[in-house]
Formats: sequence, structure tokens, C-alpha cells
Amino acid sequence: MTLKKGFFWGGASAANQYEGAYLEGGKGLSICDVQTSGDKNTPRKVTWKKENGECGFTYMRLGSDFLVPEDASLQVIENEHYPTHTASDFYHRYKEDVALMAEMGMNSFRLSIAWTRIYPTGEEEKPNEEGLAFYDRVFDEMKKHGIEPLVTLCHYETPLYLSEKYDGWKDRRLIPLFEKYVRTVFERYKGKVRYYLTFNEINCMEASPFMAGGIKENTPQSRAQGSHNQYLAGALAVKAAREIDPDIRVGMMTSYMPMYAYTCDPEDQLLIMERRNQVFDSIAIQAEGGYPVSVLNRLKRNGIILDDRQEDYELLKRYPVDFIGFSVYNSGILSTHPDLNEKGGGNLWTGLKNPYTPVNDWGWGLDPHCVRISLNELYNRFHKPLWIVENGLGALDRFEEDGSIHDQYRIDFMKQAIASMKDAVEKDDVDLMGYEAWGAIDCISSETGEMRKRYGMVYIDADDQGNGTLDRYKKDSFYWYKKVIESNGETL
Ligand code: BGP
Repeated sequence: MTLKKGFFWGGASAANQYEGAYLEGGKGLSICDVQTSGDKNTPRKVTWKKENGECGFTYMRLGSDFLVPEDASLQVIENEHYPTHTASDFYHRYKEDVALMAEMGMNSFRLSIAWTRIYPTGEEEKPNEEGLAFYDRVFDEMKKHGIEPLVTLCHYETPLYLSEKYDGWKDRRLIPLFEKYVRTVFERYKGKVRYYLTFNEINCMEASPFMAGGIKENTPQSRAQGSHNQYLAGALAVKAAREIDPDIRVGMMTSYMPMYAYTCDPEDQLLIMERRNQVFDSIAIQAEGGYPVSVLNRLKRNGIILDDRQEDYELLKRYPVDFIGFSVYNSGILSTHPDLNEKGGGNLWTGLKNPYTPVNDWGWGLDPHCVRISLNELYNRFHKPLWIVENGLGALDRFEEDGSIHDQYRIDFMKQAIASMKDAVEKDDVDLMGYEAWGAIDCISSETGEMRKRYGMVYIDADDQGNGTLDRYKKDSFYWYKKVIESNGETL
């Protein structure tokens, strides 16, 4: 079996990392808009202000507590740089960008709708027409060029107001607010958008409940509740799709990293099994009709009591997702041996450094087989159609005087990733819907907020402080990806 005809080749983005125009068109603030930029050694900060005018910040460290003084609210403060505010300026340049995507031959593109463009606080009764009209223009432009949108409903973009008022997704009251937003979107873009993803990297709740759900209180209880509420909101999105437009296909989206044991010590193998099960459990809840009994038992054993209702479980049972979308960048290495402790890099789940793989400038391992392994692990466990909705290489690019960018390292990385993907389809018969290259047009990094960590095949003239013309330039990888798409993956 080769890649199917109509296989989706595209790129991927998120409103907060790509759109900019953070206050234009009636948009409200999301939790991303109060995050400053950091770098590979310094985490991003979330800024706050007290009533007496005192300003301060809290570092967004993955896996650690997120403490904001009780009498402070999250706000934009002076003398800080917030990369989402301008980002890549897709809001104003979408026509140019869509034309570039089309020139590369893409037949799909993943973007997120900013919830706060549609409902600025999340609690308005009526949607914001200007926000809706913006995405109408974008989808129409894409359609003109034969590009199918794949829309993420929430890409780390909880409205700031809901984070402040309810401590985000910890509170069940977000569920009907999300449902209202989703129904508005499905009704409005009926016939224009067929493919949706619910929450970006929903399993990120464990690593950063603030990023994943606007939740400041970082406890096992709040993380479990936040996830539960998002699972229900996802099921309600599937239900809404069935009622509004039977052509809509709704997928879930998880961050996936095949996990390798550093040694053959059975203790290390057990650790890997447990870690893999954690990710599988979260997928099973959304794709297989609800919580496996083992998960409910584990929650009980750990003293976690969900604020749940009997109907929750019926809802999850009736409305599983149609497909599984996932991001895959590298693999994770774990060991129980305390002497094996050299840390490796990666998005969300950092493990140990793999001595067999080189790394990028941010320490992320470059594993040539992680795509095929992920596809096999997921397909053999779930037997649902899969979609790679993020993959790519974050690298420092050099802009030459003549406007060219020679990013052979990116081509080499993607060549291996796509070859690995093809092996999974051709040799292992995995059912794969498409491949979306992350940040096909440069956008800011989610982890560090930097612009210099570029994934794109189109370069954007902007630096980490937000200086630059924002003009677009084609990199060498642009021409290479075009050939890959033209040949449906035959020419790499
Ligand atoms: C994923 C996120 C994306 C994206 C990507 C690359 O976790 O879903 O939003 O940014 O990682 O990560 P980064 O931008 O931090 O290099």
C-alpha cells in the first residue's frame, strides 16, 4: 500500500503563535496573551498585577507549581515583550500565506480558531461577528486554492477571563461555554470546514495545567478534573457535529513520543509500560467510549474524587472521536537508574539524553524512526485512522543577503520523518490520513516564545523582540516540500 490518493499534505499552526492582532476585531485576551518570551535556558513568564499597582511574574516551568499571589490578576504589563501580540501577523497577511501554501502544493492546512475572537471572554451570549467574519475570509481563501482546513478548536487558548474567574478547566462551568462556542463555529462554517480537532495536546494537562487549561492550581486533583472536563467537552463537540453537519469529522489530538527504556533492566521496562499506558488511557477515554476501569480505580487509589455525573460516562460512551491526531517530534528515554541522569530535551516530556541520536539547538533528539514507531504503537492499539498533525525541526536559520535561506538540515530531518511515515503505511498498513508540517510558515515557539526557533519552509523577517518587516521569504525546504507533495511522497 502506498500513500492514498487525496492524502493530506500540509502545514500546521496555532492562532496564538501565528495570527497576532491580539486585540483587533473585538478579540479578547487568552492566557497566551499574558505570556512573555523566554529562551532555551529561561522559561516564559506569565505576568500579573495587583490592585495596588504592583506588577510581577511567574515562570511557566513544566511540571512545577504555578503560583500567582492571591490578590493579583493575570495582565499585560509594561516593558515586557509578548510574542503572541504580533506573532507572524497571519491576521493581516492570510492571503499571501495561503497563496504560498498553495504554491507548495498543500491540499490541507491546520490552524486553530481563537476562542476569544468568537467569544472574547467566553461568557458573552452572542458571538463576535468580526471574529467569525475573519475566519470566513480565511476559509474562503483556502477553498479558492483547494486547501482543506483542519481546525483546532482550542490550541492552549483558554480565554483569560475564564482562567481568572473559574481557574480555567478545573471548573465544570467551562463545559457548556465551550459547547456554545463549538456550536457557533460548526453552524457558521458548515460546508466550509470538515475536519476539526478538539484540544491541542490534551495530555499536556499533566505537564502544564495552565497551558492546557488555564488552571493555576497544579495538583493531581485539579489536573484530573481539568482533563475530565475537557474529555466531556470533546464528546459534546462530537455530539454537536453529528447534529449540525454529518459531514464533519472530529478528531482528538495528543502529544506522542515513543518511549524507550535506557537499559534492558526489567524495572526500566516497567517504567516505560506505565508511561505508555498513561498516554493510551487518555486516548482510550476519547476514542473508545470512556474511562477504562483501571483508570477509574487508579484515580480512587490516589485519593482523587472527580466532580462527575452518571451522564458523563454515557456521553463519553456515545460520542467517541472519529480519528486520532497527534504531534510527534522525537522519542523519550527513561530509566530507573539514578546514575543515568543526563537530561534530554523535548516538548512537554523531557527524558534522558539518547546517546545514539544527534540533537537540535534546543537539545531535542533527532530520532529517524520515531514517526514509524509512533504510528505503529497507536494504530496497533486503537485501529482508528491517524493523522500526523505536527512534526518538524526547530532550527536557527541564516538569512542570506540575497534573501535565500539554505536549510538543508530541515530537508534532511523531514526526509527521514516522511520516509519513516511511508514505511508505516507501506510496510505496516497503518491507516494514515495526512501529514502536517509544524509551522510551515515560521511562527513563534510555544515552549520558549522565541521566533528564532523556526520550523517553517517560509521564513518570516522577525526577531525575538518583535522587530522586523514580517516579510515572507521562501527557504530551500519550500522547493523541496513542493516536489514531495507533487509526487505524493515518492520523491524525497
Ligand atoms: C507542540 C505544540 C505546538 C508547537 C510545537 C513545537 O507541543 O502543540 O504549539 O509549538 O510543539 O514546539 P515549540 O514551538 O516549543 O518548539
